[in-house]
Amino acid sequence: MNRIRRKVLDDMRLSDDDALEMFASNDLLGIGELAALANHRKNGDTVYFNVNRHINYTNLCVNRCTFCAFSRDRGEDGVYTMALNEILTKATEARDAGATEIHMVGGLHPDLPFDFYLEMLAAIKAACPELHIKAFTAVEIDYFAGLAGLSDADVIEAMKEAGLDSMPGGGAEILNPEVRNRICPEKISGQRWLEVIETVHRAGVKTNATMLFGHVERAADRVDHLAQLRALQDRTGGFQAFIPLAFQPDNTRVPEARGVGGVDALKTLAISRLYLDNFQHIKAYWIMLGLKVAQVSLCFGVNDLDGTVVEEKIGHEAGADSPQALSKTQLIEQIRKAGRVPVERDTLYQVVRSY
Ligand code: V47
Ligand code: SF4
Repeated sequence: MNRIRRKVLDDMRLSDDDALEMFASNDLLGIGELAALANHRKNGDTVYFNVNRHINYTNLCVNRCTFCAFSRDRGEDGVYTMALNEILTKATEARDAGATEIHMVGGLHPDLPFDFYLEMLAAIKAACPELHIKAFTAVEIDYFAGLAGLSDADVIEAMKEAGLDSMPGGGAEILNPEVRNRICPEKISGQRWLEVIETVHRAGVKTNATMLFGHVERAADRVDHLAQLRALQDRTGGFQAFIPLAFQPDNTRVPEARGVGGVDALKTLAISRLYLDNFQHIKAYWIMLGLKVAQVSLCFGVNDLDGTVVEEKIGHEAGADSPQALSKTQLIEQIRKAGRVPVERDTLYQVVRSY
């Protein structure tokens, strides 16, 4: 750890071996302290949150990843697809409640045409022009390109024109092909995920990046995942935040999953902060981490607590025991009680209001 400490103090880039050494180390507090220092250099005492709402327009999905308790097959109990009106009502409610962003992702629907998604974007923009639309993963962009017979770049242009403002970071899971084959054999490859995101960034659209951890992956797979994200960020600078997603096991089909304890969660967030020196923001998604671990992570290199969310299905179908929504007041209180300065941001990290 001493060598790593020196490197961090000298602001030098960490190697893959450094990251592996930290994953193998039991010095959680040492790693956390370094991560807090690295974060403070970038973001001072500020901790960001936003007022947003998630809308998952359909859970019908042709992929059926084994870790996903949210998706359904056609005709299965609980399968749904929202009508455009329902989506619009949710977006309008969000806007009226003070949201600046809607976060929309869904399953890969076998029948909806590409135009449905364009109409959805355009209708939301027309009804709520002040809402930032953060929507679709690289997995969906790939699927739409197939549906529409268009290139990735053309899909992204059409989406931008219809109202897409930025994209979330889902679908990355673990990029390594062996792990991917075990947990989501039908999903696009890790290489393809990176390729689509690179095209999105080159079109001037910002995205986030995620990593699903605590299932069958090894520390080396996590480090490889981080390495590929860091290399892409060096090329494009298009990532805003990195979000490690703690695996929730209920109703999933990954019996050999290792699970995520508090120590692993904090260590993973801290190592992400230290290794991803070209990411400004490390986000603790409280839905998957639980609110208490998310709050403690603010002392382990994290500078973003995500948002109010309002209606959450992906984690809760898989047993997440966090609430589905937090009020702005609750988020502010969590940040204040960690001794930090709460700042409401918009999706592009512009300050809405400091508290
Ligand atoms: O890609 C699916 C994950 C992701 C489970 O960019 C699961 O701001 C845990 O990407 N346990 C979608 N995770 C969610 C996502 C996200 C969430 C919040 C903010 C942002 C952002 C992005 O959820 C999927 C998958 O990796 N997921 N099933 C599960 N059982
Ligand atoms: Fe479908 Fe996404 Fe769930 Fe995989 S994670 S089954 S692609 S909704």
